[in-house]
Amino acid sequence: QAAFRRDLARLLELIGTGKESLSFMKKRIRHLAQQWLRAARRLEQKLAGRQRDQKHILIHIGFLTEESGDVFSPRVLKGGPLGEMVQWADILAALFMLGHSLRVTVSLKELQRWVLGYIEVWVEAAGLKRLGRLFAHLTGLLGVPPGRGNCPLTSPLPFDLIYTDYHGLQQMKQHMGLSFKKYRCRVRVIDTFGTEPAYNHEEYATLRGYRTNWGYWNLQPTQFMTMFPHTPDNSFMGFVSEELNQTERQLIKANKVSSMAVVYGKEASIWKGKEKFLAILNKYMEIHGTVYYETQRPPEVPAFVKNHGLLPQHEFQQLLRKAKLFIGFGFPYEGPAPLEAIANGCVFLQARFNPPHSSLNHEFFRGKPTSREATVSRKQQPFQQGLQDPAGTTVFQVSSQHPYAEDFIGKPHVWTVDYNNSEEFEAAIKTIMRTQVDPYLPYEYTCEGMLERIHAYIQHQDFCTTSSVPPSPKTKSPAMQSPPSPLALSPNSTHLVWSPRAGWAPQAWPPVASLQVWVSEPQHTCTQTCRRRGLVCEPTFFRFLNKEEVFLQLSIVCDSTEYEMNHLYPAVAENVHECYLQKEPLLFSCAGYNPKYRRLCPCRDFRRGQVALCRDCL
Ligand code: U2F
Repeated sequence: QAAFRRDLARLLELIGTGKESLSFMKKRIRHLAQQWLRAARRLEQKLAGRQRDQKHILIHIGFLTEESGDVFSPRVLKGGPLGEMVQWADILAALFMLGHSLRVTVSLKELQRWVLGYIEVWVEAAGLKRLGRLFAHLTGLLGVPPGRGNCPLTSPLPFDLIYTDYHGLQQMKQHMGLSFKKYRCRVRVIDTFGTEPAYNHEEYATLRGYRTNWGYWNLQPTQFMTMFPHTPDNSFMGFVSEELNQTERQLIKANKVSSMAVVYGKEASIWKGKEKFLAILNKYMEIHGTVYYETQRPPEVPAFVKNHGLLPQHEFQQLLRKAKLFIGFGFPYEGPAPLEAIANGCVFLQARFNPPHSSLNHEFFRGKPTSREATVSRKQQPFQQGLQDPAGTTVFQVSSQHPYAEDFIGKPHVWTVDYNNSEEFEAAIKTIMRTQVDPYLPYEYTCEGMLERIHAYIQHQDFCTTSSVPPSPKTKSPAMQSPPSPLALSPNSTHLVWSPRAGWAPQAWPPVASLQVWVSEPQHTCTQTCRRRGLVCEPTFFRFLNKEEVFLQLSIVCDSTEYEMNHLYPAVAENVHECYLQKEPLLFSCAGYNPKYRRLCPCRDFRRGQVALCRDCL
């Protein structure tokens, strides 16, 4: 049984020392400690003594290892990216507060120390008993803890879960030998921008040209965990932002300076070529920056800007508390800072990208295992504020510097405008200065929200037992037709719902009662299709609708039905009455569309402010 922790001191020891990145993470954890404790108490009450298993968890932060180059640590104090460190600090804090037993590694040597046991298992599997015994001896000498070093040949992996990143995954593959395959179901990959199914499946990605720099791992797509809810195909991990109490909120509102703007960008290069916008902004507001510099003001930052230099995180928050406007110039993409600004009562102003940026058209995303494709149509209203979105949206595309802020928060907190149109830009600034805005933080980015989500994942996501993995149909076979479809037509005949009359309910998470099957428009992804109904696409439900009779139930005429590998299936090519089912469960995907097909889409409800969880998911 896992018990909620009452302080974070032991975690700080576990993290170790010797790198600027680790110091940054520890400082952050210390600063947010009270907030984590309060949130843990609230979640504890909410869960009311529910059984929670304590897991043994290895956290291997691959990008901070010397072996992967560790380009981040030396830049922590020089304006380099901090988003990833923010996220890892919060993951560590959340896992620890939930009461799990943690081991943290940031070097290959430490990783080897903790994975040596499986190399031995592998040696044994290869029939090399004598070598295995030698290994046992060596691990003893190297100080592998008793119980593993002494009798390692049959020792199973001592971790229920491993949180790592793409670098760590590669290192584990290299050093765990054959046992990597056996244990990869325990891995969770922290993957900032996400990995879509078409890029994850090695054979398919190779055949279809879904090229990536990060490899094809054939993991269950929900094993990848993202920084923002980019695609429902992956699990949304997130991070947290500072929360304010009532007194702080009042104080902030009273002390806001309506003519003060902070520019988003701690690296001078972000300011390059932005003179025109800065000049317009300077007509109305006092401009502040937090751009790193060594001795002199960087030439990219005009003299009229008050540059504070790179600030420690909590001082940056203080600056945001006074400012009215936080303004983005297009980079960095999808970082934590806009959420912090909005949480501190700023309005975030950013540029619309038309066309949206993606791995297909933009250098930064090139080689990343995601296309973020969707059809563009006019946005109506943000996702969480209005459930119905009849026009469809550009959601999940990089249609601005911060699509989450645009889609999930929106006005009055977020303004996304065409920066090529100076009048629109100037008008936005003037209106923002006049608008009163309360500090706002979506629940999923509070400590409680993050604890709740990770708790649910840990207790329910299981990629190791076979029953949790969908069956793998290789051909169209009668066996696939049974048991019969547990779905029934909705009362208004627009979609299918789970039928209680089916008499069986699988051990599924999310629970199947939340499933609705909708047929997409030809130009829509399943992500969009669900969203238009105020729902989210739930890829784990694809297995329930990948059946011939589901077409029949939806009155879709199929002259032929084939099982094929295609990330858009199940789907129908309507004009020729050809129906297709998915042959490879790893390719079930909410992302992707082709005007030739209408897709069958599994949708579910979600908790307000916590899109990762359905209403009955806790
Ligand atoms: C993102 O990384 P960044 O580090 O560039 O993201 P930001 O949104 O700029 O902020 C990261 C943190 O930096 C902090 C601030 C944020 O939590 O509180 N900070 C600070 O400590 N001092 C200052 O003076 C200013 C900000 C993203 F997160 C990554 O995933 C991407 O790789 C990267 C590139 O798109 O952008």
